[in-house]
Amino acid sequence: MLLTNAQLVTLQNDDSFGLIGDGVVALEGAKIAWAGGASDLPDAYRGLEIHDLGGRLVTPALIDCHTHVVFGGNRAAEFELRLNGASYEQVAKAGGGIVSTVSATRAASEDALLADALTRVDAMISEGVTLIEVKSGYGLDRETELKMLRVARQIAKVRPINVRTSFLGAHAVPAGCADADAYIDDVCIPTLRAANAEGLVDAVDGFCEGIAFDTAQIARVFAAAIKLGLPVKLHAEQLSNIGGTQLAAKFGALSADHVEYATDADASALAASGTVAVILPGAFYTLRETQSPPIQAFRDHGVPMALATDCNPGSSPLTSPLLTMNMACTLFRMTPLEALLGMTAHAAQALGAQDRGRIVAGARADLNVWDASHPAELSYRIGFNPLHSRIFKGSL
Ligand code: DI6
Ligand code: FE
Repeated sequence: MLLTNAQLVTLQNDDSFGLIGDGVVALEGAKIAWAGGASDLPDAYRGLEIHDLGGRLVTPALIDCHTHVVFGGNRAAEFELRLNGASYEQVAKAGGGIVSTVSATRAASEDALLADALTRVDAMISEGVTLIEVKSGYGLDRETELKMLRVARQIAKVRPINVRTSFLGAHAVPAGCADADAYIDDVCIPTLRAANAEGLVDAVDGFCEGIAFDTAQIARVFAAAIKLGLPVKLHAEQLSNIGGTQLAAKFGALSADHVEYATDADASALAASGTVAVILPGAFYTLRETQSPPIQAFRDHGVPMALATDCNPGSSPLTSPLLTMNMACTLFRMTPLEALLGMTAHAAQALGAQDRGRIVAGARADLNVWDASHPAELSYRIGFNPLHSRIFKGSL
């Protein structure tokens, strides 16, 4: 297939949108065979079936590299209680908080979890997402963690989207468990091994925070992951700085996520380890945080920044990658180029999927066609979806 009469946003490198005015993309199977200006099209591709895109904008498809889309129930009632003045204690007494999501997730069948997750995934697909990461972490016991990961795998069987799973057993200490160390050693790590034995784990994540696990506990989970040959990533420095970013760098993590409280030294460590900083404005917005991530330090040290929805029922009930891009620009002063790279090439890097996210020969043919004339429009408009069509693995 030959896509013609397109305005290409190639993102061939990180310095510019890589715009090509009268552009053509030749697709062969699931891959991009050639991309460039119409006048340079090699003869070999001239015979392919032509799809005239009417001058529309073409970008790499979007990638959401940090989501918790599989969970039971929702927390709208808790949201309402809080806005009516209830304290955290009252919310907890009314059965709210992460504990309520764990109970609802344990109680739900695989079919029910899948049906719920698909409502969120479909919203993402409608904005041009072709690859999502999905975490466990609302089970906190062996049976439910594995159930969540099976549902995550199922998503890619019933929708035209790719899924990368992350084991997040170290998300919270389950209710009724007094000893976080015992949970890590006796439940979390054995569950990781069981999930990996079933082929359910692509990476291992943790929540390194005062209200969750410290660096010593996460280090034990990471050591177990490395032994299994699995890459690691971390929720780090979201609400405070307790050394999670440095730990992620030390383990050569794919990404350090949130990083609002990261320092210049943390940025330098991420640069040295080739770790992506994943920026999550949805949680910052929902929690009405005031500490912004050190975007300029990431720029200065050359740390690639990805951008994701963090879709979860508590701190970021967000399913729109386009709104996420707008938030990153308005709240954190990221540029529209950084926002688009964050949802494409840099998100791919955060998942170890460098075969996609840019319009270059040899890359996966996952592309979006937009009713837009300049890529900055994708970040600029609010509550607007200009997606015209989505190409997944070379098919419209
Ligand atoms: N970071 C967060 O903000 C949450 N989890 C995480 O790792 C919140 C999860 C929840 O409240 O359900
Ligand atoms: Fe998260």
